[in-house]
Amino acid sequence: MTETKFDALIVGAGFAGLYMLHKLRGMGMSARVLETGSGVGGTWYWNRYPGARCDIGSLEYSYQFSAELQQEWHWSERYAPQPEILDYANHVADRFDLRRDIQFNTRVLSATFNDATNDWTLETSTGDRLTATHCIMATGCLSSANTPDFDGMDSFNGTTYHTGKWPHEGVDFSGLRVGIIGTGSSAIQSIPIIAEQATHLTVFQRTANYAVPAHNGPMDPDIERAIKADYAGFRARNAANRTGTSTVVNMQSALTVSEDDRDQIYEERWEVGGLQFRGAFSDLIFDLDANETAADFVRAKIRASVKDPATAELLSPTNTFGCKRLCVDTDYYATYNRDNVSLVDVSETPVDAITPEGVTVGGERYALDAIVLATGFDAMTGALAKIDIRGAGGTPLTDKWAAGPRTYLGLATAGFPNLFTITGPGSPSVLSNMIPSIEHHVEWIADCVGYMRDNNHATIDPTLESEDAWVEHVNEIANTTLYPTCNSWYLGANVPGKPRVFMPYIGVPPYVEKCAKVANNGYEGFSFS
Ligand code: FAD
Ligand code: N01
Repeated sequence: MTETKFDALIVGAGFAGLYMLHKLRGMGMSARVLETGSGVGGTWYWNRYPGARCDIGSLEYSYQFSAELQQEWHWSERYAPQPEILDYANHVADRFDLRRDIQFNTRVLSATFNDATNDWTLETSTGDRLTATHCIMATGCLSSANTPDFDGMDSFNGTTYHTGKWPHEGVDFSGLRVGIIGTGSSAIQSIPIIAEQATHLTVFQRTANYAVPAHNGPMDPDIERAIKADYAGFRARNAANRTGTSTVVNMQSALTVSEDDRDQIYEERWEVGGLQFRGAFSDLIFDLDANETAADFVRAKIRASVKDPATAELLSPTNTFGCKRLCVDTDYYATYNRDNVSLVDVSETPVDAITPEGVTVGGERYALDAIVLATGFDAMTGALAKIDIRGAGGTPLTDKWAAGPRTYLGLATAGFPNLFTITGPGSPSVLSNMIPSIEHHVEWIADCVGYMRDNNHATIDPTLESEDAWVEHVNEIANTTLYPTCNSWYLGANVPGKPRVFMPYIGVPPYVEKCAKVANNGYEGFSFS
């Protein structure tokens, strides 16, 4: 590839980068995608741990921009496993002939805005220097692995894995003593499968999590047929819900129904499985007393499932229900009934160190052959912070965001002209079905770039006033809920030293409406040059 000047450079070849490329090409623009990995798929390229799958039904966790694609693609299960989602991403790349504009094995190291020429220069790990009018960060919200800095990490004689950087050839844990650190979604999906292989599995838990059963299984042909008969209607109904998913919230309060009715509603949602449980009552994420009823229900399920009362107690979450991302499981709690699984509480006494032999906690040694770090991600800002991004006047993005990310609509940040973030902080992103949210951002950015072309604008930049007002609004909404009340990654609380700022925007429909209003009013809140 010799061309070095483009209309747009896109960083990342996950679902966001793929669609962005397709969209810009369709507008006759030149674009190139730069991707660290050797293939497309982003999340689904990196997270190959056992049991990895989506927890939003596949018929909705998929693109809708092509009616043919969504009609023709067949998902084999209610929640597709990682290999199938990766196949889908590859299919999309081939079907829309995207690969010829994607440069793999290329990490973007820096992105610098040139004040004199109003464009961006990106430098890469392969020694390339590429320039474009627009720089579009499709770097992912959950793509920068969080690896705690345990003492002695490198001294371990066995092998250490991170769920977010899993070896492509897979891992066979047969005959091994395995330790897993973390009990978030990735751990909850992988623990039951690792337990079946390992001689012994030791789970190191800092915070117990709420998990509801997936009730996964083969795709029901009747459901598939019904949705495909009116896919547009299905998508439109989902888009009208707060999370942009098919979870319909029961508008009753958990506190105004009788205990029997409440339990029945919880039981019905539990039987349906998956994230539907979150919508059992309208006030679960707003009112602590209502929330406690859901928490009690799940804790009772844990006690019924886990035979050893002490283990059941340890597995029972004490924080606000749904405040951390709700997990969706297959046989998670029952796995603790196996003789070869043990649970170690590291909430009060943290992991002291990794030693050549294993893990020590409070002086106690756990001999291991393999360690799995299911310790999550430096979410929403981590991938951006790893790139040396400099805006107008050479200001580093990390300086501007030192006290937490500041954006207008999660799409742009003042002082960084022509830089867009797909599902950036301040947008619904991780509190929504992410593929439709990605599509929404891609289409908004494409329209905006088209508007600039048509109106001869060289740059677009949000005003500080509109950004400040948006950040305040994001926080205002978050503070009406219980979300900010626990140590979640939504707040950056999982990464030592990260500023605690609630990052996603709550509520898909008002957000989409606001973005449309901004565009329809000539991109109000932005300035052009
Ligand atoms: P990603 O898929 O993260 O892709 C970003 C890409 O950018 C990566 O390939 C990365 O290598 C690349 N990149 C980053 N920095 C650089 C750089 N400096 N240079 C070059 N390339 C770079 N969401 C849901 O809505 N439903 C689900 O069920 C769901 N399940 C999930 C399961 C797991 C295990 C995880 C981790 C996340 C899940 N998510 C889910 C969230 C998921 O991240 C999004 O749904 C979606 O896949 C994000 O796509 P993306 O393209 O925005 O980012
Ligand atoms: O990461 P997490 P994840 N010592 O941050 C613990 C999506 N996803 O990869 O809670 C000991 O949730 C940490 O403990 P604590 C989904 O959005 C979806 O599991 O911070 N423990 C926690 O238990 C999800 O939310 C699916 O106290 C330490 C765990 O590690 C997001 O990705 C599947 C520690 C990390 O949990 C991230 O999920 C997978 C330390 N020093 C992922 N540091 C689906 O099912 C961290 N922990 C669709």
